[in-house]
Amino acid sequence: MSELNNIVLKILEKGKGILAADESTGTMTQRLDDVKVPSSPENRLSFRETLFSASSMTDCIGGVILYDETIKQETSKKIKIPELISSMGSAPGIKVDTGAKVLAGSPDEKITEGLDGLRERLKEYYKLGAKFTKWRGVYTITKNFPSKLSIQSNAHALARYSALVQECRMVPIVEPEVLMEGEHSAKECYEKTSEVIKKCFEELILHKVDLKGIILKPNMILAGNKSDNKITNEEVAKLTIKCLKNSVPSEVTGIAFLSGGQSEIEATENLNLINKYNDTDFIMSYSYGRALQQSALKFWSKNIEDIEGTQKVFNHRAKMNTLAAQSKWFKDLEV
Ligand code: 5MM
Repeated sequence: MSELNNIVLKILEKGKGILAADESTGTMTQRLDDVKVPSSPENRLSFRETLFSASSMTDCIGGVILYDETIKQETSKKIKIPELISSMGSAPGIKVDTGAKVLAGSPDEKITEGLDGLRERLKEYYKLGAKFTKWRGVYTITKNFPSKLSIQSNAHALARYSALVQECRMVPIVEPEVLMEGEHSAKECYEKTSEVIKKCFEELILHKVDLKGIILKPNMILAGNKSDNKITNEEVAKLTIKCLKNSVPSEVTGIAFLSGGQSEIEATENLNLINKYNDTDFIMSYSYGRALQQSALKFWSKNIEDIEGTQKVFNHRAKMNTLAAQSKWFKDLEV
C-alpha cells in the first residue's frame, strides 16, 4: 500500500471524518459577525483551539483542514497548532488555494487560483506538519452554467494542484463543489455534478495523479435551495451514490462530502442513508465545515470562556457524523 493511501485510510478509518476549519479570514469574519463576536486573530484562534482540543478529535476527527493563519499559530500554552492536532491523534491539513476569482471569458463564473508558487508553499506546509491539503473549485447551476469553460479550467487547476501536492508527499483533497444555491432540480444537480466530476478525473489521470492517494470532496445530489421540487433524503442518498458510481474511478478509496449549507441534522441524516445504501468500495465519510461547527460556534459566542460546554456541543456533532459514516445513526440520538 502506498504512503499516500495509508494517510487516506488513517484519516477516514472507522467512520472518522474531517473537520473543515479552513475558513479564510473574510469567511470567518462573517461567521463571527453573525454571532456578534469581534473577528480578531485571538478570537479566531480561541474558537479553533477549543475545537482542536476536544475529545472527539481523538475518537471521530481523522483530519482538520486549516487556513494559513491557523497553521502558523500557537495555543495559549505555546503549542503549535499542527502539533496540538497531531497530539490528539488527528492529521493536520491545509487549504492551499487562494480563492475563487472571476473567470475571464465567462465573468459570471469562478476559477480557483493559487498555482503560482504552489510548490514552494507546499514544501513550507509539509515542514509545518501538514499531511494533506485542500483545493476547492466552485460551480453554479443556471440555464447556461456551469459552462464547458468553467468545468474544463477548474478541473485542470485541480489536477495540476493534486500532482504538485503528491510530489510533496501529501494527500490532495479534490473539492469540486457544485453549489446548492439556485432553482435547479435534483436531476440537473445530478447531471452537472456528474459532468464536473468526470472532467476532474479525466484531468487527474492526464496529470498522472495516484487516485488511491487523493480524497474526493463532492457535494451531495440535492435540489437547489430555491427549487420547489425538493426530493426526499432517501432519494438524495440513492442519487448521490449513483452519481459517484458512474463518475468516480474504482481506484479511489476515500470520499468525504461537504455539507454545502445543509442543516446539521440533514447533513448527518443524508450521510447515514448514503452509507446505508452504499454498494461500492468507496469509504463515504464527511468533511464538514458549517455542519460540524454551527451549534458549537453559537454556544461558544454566548460565553467564550466555556471551553467544556463548547466542546460538548462539538463532540456531539462529531460523534453523530462518525456514526452516520458507519450507517449507525438514528434520530433519537439527537435529543
Ligand atoms: C470552511 O469553509 C471553506 C470555505 O472557505 P473560504 O470560502 O473562506 O475559502 C470551504 O471550502 C469548506 O471547506 C467546504 O465548502 C465545506 O464546508 P461546508 O460548510 O460546505 O461543509
